[in-house]
Amino acid sequence: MNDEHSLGFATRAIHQGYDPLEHEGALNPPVYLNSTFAFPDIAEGQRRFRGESPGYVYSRVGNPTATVLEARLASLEGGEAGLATASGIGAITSALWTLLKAGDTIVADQTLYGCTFGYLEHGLARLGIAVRFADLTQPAALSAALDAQTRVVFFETPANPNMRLVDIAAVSAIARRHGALTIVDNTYCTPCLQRPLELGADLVVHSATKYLGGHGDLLAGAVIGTRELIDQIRFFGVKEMTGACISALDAYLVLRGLKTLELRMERHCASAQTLAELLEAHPAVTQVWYPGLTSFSQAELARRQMSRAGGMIALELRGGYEAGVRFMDRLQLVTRAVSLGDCETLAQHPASMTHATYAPEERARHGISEGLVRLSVGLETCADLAADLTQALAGV
Ligand code: 3LM
Repeated sequence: MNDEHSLGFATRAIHQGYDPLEHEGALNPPVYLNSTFAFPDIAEGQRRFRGESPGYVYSRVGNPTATVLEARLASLEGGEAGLATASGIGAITSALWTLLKAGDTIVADQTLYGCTFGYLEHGLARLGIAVRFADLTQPAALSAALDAQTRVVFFETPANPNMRLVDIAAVSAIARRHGALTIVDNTYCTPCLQRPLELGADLVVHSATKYLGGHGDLLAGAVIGTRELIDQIRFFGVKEMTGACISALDAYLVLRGLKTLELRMERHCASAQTLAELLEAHPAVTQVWYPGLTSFSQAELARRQMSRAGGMIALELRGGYEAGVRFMDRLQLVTRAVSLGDCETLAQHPASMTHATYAPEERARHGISEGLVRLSVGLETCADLAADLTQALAGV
């Protein structure tokens, strides 16, 4: 794997960062189930502790199975280095606690995954870090939100759960002129469909629990960027602040998932396009947000920064909250569950599930309407999914 730049995405997703001939010919990377690593002598131990030798010390800081995953993710995202973490929230907290201190400001988009929002609003804010939410779908809104203390700009695109897109190149350019780092949560697209670092972002974060793992059998996360930033997040954020290191077994499972990432994304995208068109034409549905629809208000931006439209759909049911509950209860094949990016198609109704504890006005403030349903389109036979959605809609 010397000339990684001449190799295609799927080839790197299968081979990057691992040579079987260096491991007894074992086709798959060994799972190093070690907390600690022996030193041949004290001089080498000293070199490892000082960071002057690449050898391992302790799995909270680095593990050989995780190293393969980190090299593979860095290559797929087009970054210098990667860091695998225990979860997506582990990646986000480790990165932001490394980069921010009391007195700094972070500007984030107004739509974020709920626990990311909670961490910013309740976690960072409590530590004396100013958190400003802005509508980053309008890059000009960023200029207005920035102040002299702004160190980080953070957003998801598409945003969870309402599919708003943020122009990665435009927002990153404004942040950079201001001396702030841009962090993009690329969980919905994966590097298969969108590569924020190539568009000017400084760091990419992932919930690898989702498409990267792809099978709903693990929790994991990742941060990808320059070697300098990743080293800071590894040796301070993960090692000393969060301890959110990945386990070797989970690193192995994400590596196994990555081998089929491109194939899976092709099917997720094809089925989501078919189902989005079907839903849009149905009288029980008032609106569908899917970047592959010509009716999608940011379709031009989607074409510019995403190679395909992805596997996530948001839809609004006629009849609000009650319609949402009826639709969810009538589903037979589609699974009522949070999370996304699995082989199984998953549906979630934020008003009765993830955002059930919010007052309706609070939901509205977060862009969550009462009849909003989120679909993570899986890999089942598309006609079976279409039939289940159609029968569920008939009862709404
Ligand atoms: C969900 N999302 O159902 P973990 N960034 C994004 C995410 O969607 C998520 C994370 C980070 C969901 C999880 S909700 C109770 C279940 C865009 C997770 C956090 O820490 O690996 O879960 O990633 O939308």
